[in-house]
Amino acid sequence: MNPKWAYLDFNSKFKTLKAMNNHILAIKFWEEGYLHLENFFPPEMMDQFNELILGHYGLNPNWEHNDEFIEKSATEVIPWFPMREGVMIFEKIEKNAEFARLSAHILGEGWSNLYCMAMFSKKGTKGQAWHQDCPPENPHQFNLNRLVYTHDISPDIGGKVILVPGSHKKGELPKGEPHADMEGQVVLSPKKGDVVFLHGHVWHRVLPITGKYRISTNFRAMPKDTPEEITDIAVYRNMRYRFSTSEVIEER
Ligand SMILES: O=C(O)CCC(=O)C(=O)O
Ligand SMILES: [Fe+2]
Repeated sequence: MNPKWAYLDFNSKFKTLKAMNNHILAIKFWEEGYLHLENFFPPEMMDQFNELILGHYGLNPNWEHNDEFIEKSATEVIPWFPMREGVMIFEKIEKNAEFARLSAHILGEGWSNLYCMAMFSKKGTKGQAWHQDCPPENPHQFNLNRLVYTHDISPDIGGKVILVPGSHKKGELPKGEPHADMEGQVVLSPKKGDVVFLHGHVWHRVLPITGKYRISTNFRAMPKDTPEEITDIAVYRNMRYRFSTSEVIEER
């Protein structure tokens, strides 16, 4: 070991090791297109956010998307953008130093926060069909999902996250059945306080919700020189959809 290391104070050593750890995590992210980090945020903090989000939606929230989208995309989730409404407590997560440092290791210099979107799904709904959050044609332009789970995605709730590791390097999601299993898929059951970093070009979906409700909160970010509208068009196995105009722009 470098003898200089012995004379560094504990804080300097700790900082160096953390940076090394983030570097290793970033390498893993770029290999597989995702990271599942357990116990990233404390449970008490997650309880507070879960209550806040539940309070916003109330007991019987209405779908924001039109019926055509829900039917064709086989996706049932109600988005809420709290910070656009001035609910700034979500900055506590967005500005968390460790969260931001790891994002910087993954995205590189000049990265930025995109938006914070809470997602709610009712009992008995379909989850989300296979998709990419944005078109994959340019590998340098993508959104980074930073999903924070404020309650356990336990077996009774359903809503597990399914993804194909490495698919961010495989181009367009193949045509096919919106919810059918795909070769090489892995299944994640995040717990309260876990964080999942997921490249927007990775093929991913969410299983149907069998329990009371499902909440996840996505702090989307992007690399330098990415347009703000990067997530306006999503790719499904049967179509491309533009959210700003509520329009199927390509049948597949
Ligand atoms: O809610 C989740 O676990 C994943 C949602 C998703 O596909 C996304 O935010 O892009
Ligand atoms: Fe997604």
